[in-house]
Amino acid sequence: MQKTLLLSAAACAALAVQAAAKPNIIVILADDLGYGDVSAQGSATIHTPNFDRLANGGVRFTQGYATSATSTPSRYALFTGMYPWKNKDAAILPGDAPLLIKESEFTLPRMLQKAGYTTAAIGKWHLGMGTADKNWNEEIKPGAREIGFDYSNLIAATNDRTPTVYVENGRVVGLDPADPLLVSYTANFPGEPTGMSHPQLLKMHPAKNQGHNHSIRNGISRIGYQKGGKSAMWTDEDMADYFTELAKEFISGQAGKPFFLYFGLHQPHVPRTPHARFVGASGMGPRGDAIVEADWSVGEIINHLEANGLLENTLVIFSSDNGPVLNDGYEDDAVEKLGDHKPAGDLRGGKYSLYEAGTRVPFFVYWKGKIKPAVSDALVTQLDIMGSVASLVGQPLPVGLDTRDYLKVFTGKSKKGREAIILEAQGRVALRSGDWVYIPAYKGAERNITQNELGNLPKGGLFNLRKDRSQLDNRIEKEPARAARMQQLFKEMIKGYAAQRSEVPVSAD
Ligand SMILES: [Ca+2]
Repeated sequence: MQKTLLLSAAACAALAVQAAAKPNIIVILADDLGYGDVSAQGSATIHTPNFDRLANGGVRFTQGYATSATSTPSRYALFTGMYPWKNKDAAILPGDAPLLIKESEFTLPRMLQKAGYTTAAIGKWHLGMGTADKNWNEEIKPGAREIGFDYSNLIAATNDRTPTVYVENGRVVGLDPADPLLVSYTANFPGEPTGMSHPQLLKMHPAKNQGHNHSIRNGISRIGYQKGGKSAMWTDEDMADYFTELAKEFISGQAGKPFFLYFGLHQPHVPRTPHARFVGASGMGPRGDAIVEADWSVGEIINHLEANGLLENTLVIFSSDNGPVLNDGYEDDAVEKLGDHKPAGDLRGGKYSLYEAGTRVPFFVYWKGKIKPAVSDALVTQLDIMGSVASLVGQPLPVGLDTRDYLKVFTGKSKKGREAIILEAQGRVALRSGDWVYIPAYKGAERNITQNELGNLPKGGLFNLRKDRSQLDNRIEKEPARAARMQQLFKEMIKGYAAQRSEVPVSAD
């Protein structure tokens, strides 16, 4: 009996140690923030003191990658630990899409629930919710809860897509049952004004030939149609305050229990609508001002952790879902007022691109007192956040996932990053391996309507990123033996999935 009691005491002590060893985990994911949009990455044209605090106080990765050059697939990989090009549905989703991640899939938040964490998703989602025929006026499920988030308050897709409402734990916030919300991505509701029919109602105009001219909310026309739900409509300029406050409330509510917070910043994605107190802050118009606002938001969260004595027990990972874009749907002076600022730094391409700026993004891992400030040129990817966090909290992973454990690299204890990763951009894939990137030959336009270069190279691309960071020297025909080796490795890595949903045909090789 006494022995049992002793064992129990020992077990309790072990559990207490284990609990104390479990840090809170926060993943902050910006939306379309470029490598060069952070002052700590060398930009003198924007001032982001709070991003810099994480960058300079933690490990700043110079070769940190999103998994994809667009939002939905990038986020899919973060939460599932799977390459998004293996799932044909992991493409940019409309605002009424059903939940992309299956309830049966192993996810980062569910894994952390098993480890004893309370989990929350706040901000931008863009992974679909509910079923395809959902009623927005009832409980929308399956959603974030069904894949492992105890609490969620989200925008369903992006801030430029309908419905322009917040969804908290599967319910539209502030909905009046007498004014039901209807959403469609196929046809307008009769009599409802759109950006096309009522341009006089707009305060921000859609860019020519870039859509964004459907239903109007807050003087901004969106992608997609909606009707009703007037009492639930968000006001874009208040969104940063809304989500930042929710994040702080969630943190305050955990009272010493370990938590995981996914905080999806909506900036600097279009429409760029910073609160009035940030207007003019950057001198670059709405895009720059939205970045300054996002920086403020991050500062609020870090300061809140500090004020609550949690900063030294919280691992903070900061990154962006994909690279930057300027003209992405609205006439907001992003190009005209850019000045000398380089959103992608010295990288080539941007959002949508297989060139580096599509997926190489700001990537900082911060843990006060636990991680020594450093700059690391190890190859890391958001795909490996799940595997590394699993290692940190001692949770097993099922076999067959693409995510791997790089905890030592993320925490700065090792500089031996991944040997190779597959990068994705709108269905096209490329191989980053060692210092090199191999881009197979893709047909298709050199640039899309945003003017971002897509990385479609008729003969393919081979670049030494150590010597040629800006990808100006294509070695594909100059080094055929290396190209062949890279192509072989590429084929092995994508075996069974090659171009299964490629929007641009892969040339015969
Ligand atoms: Ca994005």
